[in-house]
Amino acid sequence: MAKEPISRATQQFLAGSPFKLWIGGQWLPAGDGGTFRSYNPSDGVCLAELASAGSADVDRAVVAARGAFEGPWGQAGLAKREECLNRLGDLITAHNDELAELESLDDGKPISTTRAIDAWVAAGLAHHFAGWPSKIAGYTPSVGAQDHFVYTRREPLGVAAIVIPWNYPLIHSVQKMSPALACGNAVILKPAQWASLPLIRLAELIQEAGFPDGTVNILTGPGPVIGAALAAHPGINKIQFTGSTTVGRSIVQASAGNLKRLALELGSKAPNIIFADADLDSAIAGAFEAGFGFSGQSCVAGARLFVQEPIYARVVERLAGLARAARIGDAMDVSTEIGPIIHKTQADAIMAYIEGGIAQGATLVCGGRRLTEGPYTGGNYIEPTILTGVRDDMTVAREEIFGPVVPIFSFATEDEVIARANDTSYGLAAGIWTRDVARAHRVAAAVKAGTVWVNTYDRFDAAAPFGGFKGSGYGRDNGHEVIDAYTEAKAVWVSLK
Ligand code: TAP
Repeated sequence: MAKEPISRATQQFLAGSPFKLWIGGQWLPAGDGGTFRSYNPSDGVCLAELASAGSADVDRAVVAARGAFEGPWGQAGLAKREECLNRLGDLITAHNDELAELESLDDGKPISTTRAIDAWVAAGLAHHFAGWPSKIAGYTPSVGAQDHFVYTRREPLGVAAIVIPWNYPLIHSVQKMSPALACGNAVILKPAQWASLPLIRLAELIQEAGFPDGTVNILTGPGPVIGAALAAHPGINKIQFTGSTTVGRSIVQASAGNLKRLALELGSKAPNIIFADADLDSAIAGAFEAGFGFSGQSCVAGARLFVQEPIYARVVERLAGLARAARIGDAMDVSTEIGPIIHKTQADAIMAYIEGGIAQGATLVCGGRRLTEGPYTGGNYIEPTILTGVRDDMTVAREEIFGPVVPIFSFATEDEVIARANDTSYGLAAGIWTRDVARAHRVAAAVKAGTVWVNTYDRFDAAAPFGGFKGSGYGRDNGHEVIDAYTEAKAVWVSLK
């Protein structure tokens, strides 16, 4: 393995540990002085110590955000919103490598990916939403009462709390924060404890971009304390939660007090379907990325691979060949394809799924081992794992594993695979691989999921809505849908008499 040395900029940043909370444009310790540590999942070494916010810090952040919303940010012109978001996008681009490095060190995503994708996509999101403030508009409905003129306005909600998971800290934070800010809201951001470091650096860039103090506040620390306090807080107008379905349910209950607006981006068990007429080279490469990209720790992971009977054996063999050959290693090694699992707890849970699947009768085709020795010492490495002989009612077929585990099922007909693909409580995403155009559109319409990819996988754009059906949540990121979701519609009636 050839690990990249940590750059000077990142070393300097890490030397700033212990890190504080960012509230009202100031770096403040947690009210009760609490801290927690962040560890590198590639080798288990402690990277930094961060402030652990409590409910009193949530109160402070709400006061700061409300002050910005009712003051300098709420009263800023549209040009100021556009300028700040554009500048943030420019700054993220300028610090691409540093942000990528921090993310790889903190969450274990391979550096080749974070350099090429994460910071670059985050910058693109800020730039995209920088274009929105001057395009947010109401309309003039044609009402029956001819002696009245009615127009609508789209107004910001106020203070939005954004709670994100650990798998895409940069992309998720910028994706969810930028439209909120474009609409004129103030934001409180709560990253996951396992992946907070990139957001501390992002906070410095937000400050440099010129947003007024308190427009964005960042609270690090435990979800059950901060996330729950944000969800219940009467001073918050909206919760945008991305994470597990279980926590999502608790947010719905906690938010009922002041009837907060809610957007929930939750779990998934995405079906990825390969028909016998597919371009097999693309389909197999796509299935590998869908199932094992970022070690399967993705909400849209192709976690149930359905392959039509005539090509089933060939696909299993070729996918297993790719999985066996994949380079597993330290996230800071440019040749690494499969990095570590984010945390030991998560790695334990994944191993329990693999062992449980085999105990329930699944066949282990490849992988299935935890790597702990030699270059893997101290890290949380699991081999890419393929299971066959999995019944649709087994736990590994039904529950989200969030790890590098792909069960492969065979199917005979289009109707059968549609029914089995939809036989899940989730509905976030799906993949279809076929050369038959009519079939592609039929199946895309029949699958109950918020995003369907045809002969491609894992594609996103700020212009295309993204979110779930069924237990995968409600509300949408991206597209014009997210602008509607961060504004209230007001109808103004004017008498013409
Ligand atoms: P969760 O455990 O649900 O954590 C998500 C966030 O919620 C973290 O910031 C967490 O904080 C916080 N949290 C934990 N308990 C909370 C509580 N009681 N009240 C409020 N907030 C709480 O999810 P995860 O393990 O980080 O992420 C994996 C899950 O996210 C998977 O189910 C995955 O499918 C889903 N996900 C969905 C999407 C979309 S777009 N649908 C995208 C990515 C991930 P701490 O971790 O700091 O405690």
